[in-house]
Amino acid sequence: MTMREHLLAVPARSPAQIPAISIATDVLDGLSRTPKMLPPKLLYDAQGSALFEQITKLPEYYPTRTEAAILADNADEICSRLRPDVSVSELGAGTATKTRILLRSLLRRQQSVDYFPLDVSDSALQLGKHELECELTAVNVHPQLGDFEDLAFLDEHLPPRLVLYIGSSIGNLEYEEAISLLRDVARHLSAGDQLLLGVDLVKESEVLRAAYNDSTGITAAFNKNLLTRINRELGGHFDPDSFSHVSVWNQASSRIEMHLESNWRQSVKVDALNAKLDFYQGERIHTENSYKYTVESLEELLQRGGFAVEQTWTDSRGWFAVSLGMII
Ligand code: AVJ
Repeated sequence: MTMREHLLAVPARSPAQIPAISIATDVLDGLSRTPKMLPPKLLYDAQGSALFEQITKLPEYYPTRTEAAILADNADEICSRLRPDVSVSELGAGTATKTRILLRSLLRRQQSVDYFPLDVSDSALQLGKHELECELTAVNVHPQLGDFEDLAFLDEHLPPRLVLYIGSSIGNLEYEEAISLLRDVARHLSAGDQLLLGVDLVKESEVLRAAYNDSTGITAAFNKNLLTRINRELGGHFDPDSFSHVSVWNQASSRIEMHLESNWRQSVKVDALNAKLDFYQGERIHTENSYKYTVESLEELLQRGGFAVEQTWTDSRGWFAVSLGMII
């Protein structure tokens, strides 16, 4: 096992040291609704984060490598638009692989960088810190375990600040939710602070569909891991194979949807919730939306979120976009 595999396979700290952020409320809430749903942030426990890492390397899954190419091709230009001695924070940092491209370039302009990655996955944060500190010793990593409700850490690092929100994670949010999240971020920043926002763009439906329904079934495993996670953490009795991975391109809403569809009528007990959940044949649990933007809708989002658009970069196929905004 490589260090990378090891760190992704096991939680970096024993559960006893981490205040258990229980998924019980989210699960009970989501599965009591009609239609049933589960919030996408629950996809990222240690197993889910490891599966997502595998997704990013799939031939069908173009977003990660396309965004990495945009960052690599434009890192110097992006960094030339930043003020001297910025500190960097990142929302949904994961293992921060793409971030290293920017940090490398930034370190040619300043001696050291304070880097504050926020993520719901402790295993991903620990792996990212390890890999970053090995490669770039001038980066001081300050991991923040939490979700986007926990933005107070942005106050702790001093301006000038750059906030990274790349990887199209914002695509999980409804448009109005995305605006209000950007406004929350803006509230923690001051004039001159900047945000680099990366989103996946609308494109031919075949390309989109293949990216969320890969031929090796990794995306299906990633989706079904939600059920395994409920079994592990809440004493659930789901048989993951009694559900099918379904992904749909919803053109009218400009989003990919992921669902778990019950293959037959069944009842599933979840011990910790004291609940018995009924599913009819074909009933779906909506597990994720992945909104796709256009350059125009991305720039409008930034503006409505409280940022003045400075510049937008895309790849030659126009598949992904990265936009820099500033608080004025
Ligand atoms: C991490 C939210 C950007 O929407 O493409 C990948 C998650 N879901 N395959 C995405 C995901 C299925 C991913 N984001």
